[in-house]
Amino acid sequence: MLRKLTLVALLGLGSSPLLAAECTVDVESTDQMTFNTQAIEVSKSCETFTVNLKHTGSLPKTAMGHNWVLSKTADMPGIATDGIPAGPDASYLKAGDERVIAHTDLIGGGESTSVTFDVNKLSAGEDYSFFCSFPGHYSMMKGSVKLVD
Ligand code: CU1
Repeated sequence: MLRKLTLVALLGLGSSPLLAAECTVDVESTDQMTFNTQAIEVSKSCETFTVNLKHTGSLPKTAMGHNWVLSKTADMPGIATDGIPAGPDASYLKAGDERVIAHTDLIGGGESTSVTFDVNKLSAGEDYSFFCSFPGHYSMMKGSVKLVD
């Protein structure tokens, strides 16, 4: 009986590396209005995907705030423009904007935040982008997001 339980436990451990797709990514943002990554690939094998956003600078969020917003690439300019009047407390995103697939809060220097979203919100072959919706930032602070096998 004891031996059987041990065997089951070992098999359980042995199978876990097969499921170890990377379902998380660390993204850094700076006082120079940059992200340290330009492309993020999301594996279809992930149920959820987590983005950990860090602001490595020191400027406050009212001057150099950053967030991480995911949308279809075609929706990016509209989301950014419509988010400007929302202000920093609303992370420069219009309330209830359905074009936004996922987003973090707006953070300032030295701060970190994260967001987790359902991968089934992404379709293969669709063109997605991530960007910062702080006014004027998305022209530099953006990159591609792709659903991959
Ligand atoms: Cu930004």
